[in-house]
Amino acid sequence: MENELTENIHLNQVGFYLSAPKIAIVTGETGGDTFYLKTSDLSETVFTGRLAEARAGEYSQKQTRLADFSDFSATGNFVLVVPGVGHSFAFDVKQEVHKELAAAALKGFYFQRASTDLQPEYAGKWHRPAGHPDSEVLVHPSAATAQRPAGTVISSAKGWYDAGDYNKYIVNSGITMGTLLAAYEDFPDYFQQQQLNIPESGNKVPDLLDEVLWNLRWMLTMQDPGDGGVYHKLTNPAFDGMVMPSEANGVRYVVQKGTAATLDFAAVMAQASRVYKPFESTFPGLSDSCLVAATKAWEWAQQNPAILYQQDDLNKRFEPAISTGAYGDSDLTDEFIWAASELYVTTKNAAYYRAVKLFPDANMPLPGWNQVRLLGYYSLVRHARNLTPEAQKDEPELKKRLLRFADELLEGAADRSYGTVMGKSEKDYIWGSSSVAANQGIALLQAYNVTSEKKYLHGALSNLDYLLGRNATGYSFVTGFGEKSTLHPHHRPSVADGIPEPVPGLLSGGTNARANQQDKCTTYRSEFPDEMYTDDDCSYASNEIAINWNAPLVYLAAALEALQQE
Ligand code: 9MR
Repeated sequence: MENELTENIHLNQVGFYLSAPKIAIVTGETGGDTFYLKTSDLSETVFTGRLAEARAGEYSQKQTRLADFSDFSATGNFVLVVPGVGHSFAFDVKQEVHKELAAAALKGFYFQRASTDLQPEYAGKWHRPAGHPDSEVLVHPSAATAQRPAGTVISSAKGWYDAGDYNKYIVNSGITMGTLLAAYEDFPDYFQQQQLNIPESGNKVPDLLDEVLWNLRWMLTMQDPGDGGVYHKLTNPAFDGMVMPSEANGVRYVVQKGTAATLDFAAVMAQASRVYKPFESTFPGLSDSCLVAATKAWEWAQQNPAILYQQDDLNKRFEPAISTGAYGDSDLTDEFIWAASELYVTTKNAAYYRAVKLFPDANMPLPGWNQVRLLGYYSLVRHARNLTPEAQKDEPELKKRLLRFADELLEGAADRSYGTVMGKSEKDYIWGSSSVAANQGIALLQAYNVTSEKKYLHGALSNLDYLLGRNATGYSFVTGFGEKSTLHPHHRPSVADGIPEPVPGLLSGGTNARANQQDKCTTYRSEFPDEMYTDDDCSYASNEIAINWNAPLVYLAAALEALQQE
C-alpha cells in the first residue's frame, strides 16, 4: 500500500523551504500514527514523525490528521508515506522553491494581453495570433457626451483580458494594478532581478513594471479627455463563445462613466506616478501624465460622487443591452479612501488626507474588487516615514488595527482541519476564494513587515500551501504547478487552443460554496462547502481564472521568495 500513490495526502505539491514549516494533511482512515518522509524513489527514509490527533472541521466534516515535518531540513525530492494510506505526490525541499511559481504567476498577465500576438519565443507552445485590436471601439449610448456622442469611435488598445472572458473592466483592473504595484513597492529588489522573458525584458526596467505598463496604457485611454471621468468597462454586449481571441471579432463599446471606476483609476494612476518616476529616462513624461490623469479623475469624482454602475438599470435605458461582467458596487466609501490615500502619498498634499474620512470606523475589510480600503492603508503604512504630520499622527493607530486584523486571521488557524489561515469560516469560500487566501496572506505579510514576528510570515505561507494543494479538494489551483493541478479552467484560450495543458501560471478561482447553484455544472463530487470545486471548464463559478486573483498570488509568492531566509 505504501508503494501506491494516494490523493488522501494533501500538501503543497510544489514544495517547502528548508527552514520554514512543513505540513501535510492526511484524510480518511489511517492505519497507525506514524508517517515517514522518504526520497521520492522510496528507497530511503529520511524522517519519521507522528500524526496529530484526528480532527473534523465544523463545515468540512471530513476527518483529517496533520503530519508536521517542519524539523526536517535537507534539500531533495521527497514523498510523504503513511502506512495503510499510501505515498503523496513528490515535492521538493529547497531554497527558492517558489521562484518559478512567482515568475509564472506574473507571466500569466503576459498571456492575458489583448491587442497583440504572443510569439513562440515568449509564449512557447501557447503562442497565438493577436486578438481584439480595440483600435475602433464605440462610445455606448450610456457614455455619450456632447463631445463624444453615442457611436463615436475611439481607440482603446492593449490591456489585459479580465479573466476567462475577453472584456476589460476598470474596477477589476484597479485592484489588480494596485496589488501588483504594491508588490513592487514592498519588494523592489526582488522584482529588479526577476526574469520573465517577455518582449520588453532587457529594457532596464523590471519586468513587472513592463508588464503592468501594458495595462496602464490601456487604462489611460479609458478616461474621457473631456471631463476626466472614466468608463466603467470596454466590452462586447455579450460574452464571446469559447473561441480564441483572434476569432472574437464583435463590436466593442466603452460603457458609462462611473464613480467607482474613476476613483480606482485615480488611485492606480497616483500610485503609478510615483512608482514609474525613477524610470523617467525610459518612459519620458509617463509619471507626470499619470498624475495629471489621477488628479482629473479625482476632480470628476468630487463632482460626481455617487454614479453607480447598475447594469439592469442601464439596460432599461440604453441599447444594445450589456450582459457581461457587472462589477457593480453600491458602497464607494472605500474607493474614496483608496484614491485619497494614493494621491496623498504621491503628492504629500495634506488636502487629500483631509478630503475624505480615512477612518470612518475601526473595520479592516479584506481586499476584493469591491473593497479597496486596505490598499490605501497599506500605502499609508508603507510610506509613513515620508508623510506629513497628519498621517504620522495616525500611524500608530493604523498599525495597531493592521496587527489586530492579522491576529484575527491567525486565530485558531493551527487547529483547523487543514491547519491554514484560509478557512476560518465557510464565508471564506466565495466566488474567487483563492484570492481570499492570497489576500489574507498579503495582510499577514504587512503585519510581518511591521513586527518581524514569524507567526505572520508562517501564516502567509500556510495560505500559499493551501493554494498549492493543502486544501480539502487536494488540487493545486495554479495551472502548471503540482501533479494534481487545475487542468480545465474556464479560460477561453486554454479551452480553444487545442493544447492539452492549460496556459500556465493562472490561478483558478477555486472552491466556492455556492458554485453548483451559480454555474449549474453537473460534475461536482461533493456538497461540503470546502470541496465545492470542479476542474471543468463549464465551471465559471469555481474554475475561472481572473487578473484580480492572479495579482495577490504574484504578491504572495514573490514576497515569500524574497523573505525566505528570514
Ligand atoms: O469575481 C467576480 C465575483 O466576485 C462575482 O461574484 C461574479 C458574479 O458577478 O463575477 C466575478 O467576476 C467575473 C466578471 O464579472 C466577468 N469576468 C470574469 C470574472 C470572474 O469570474
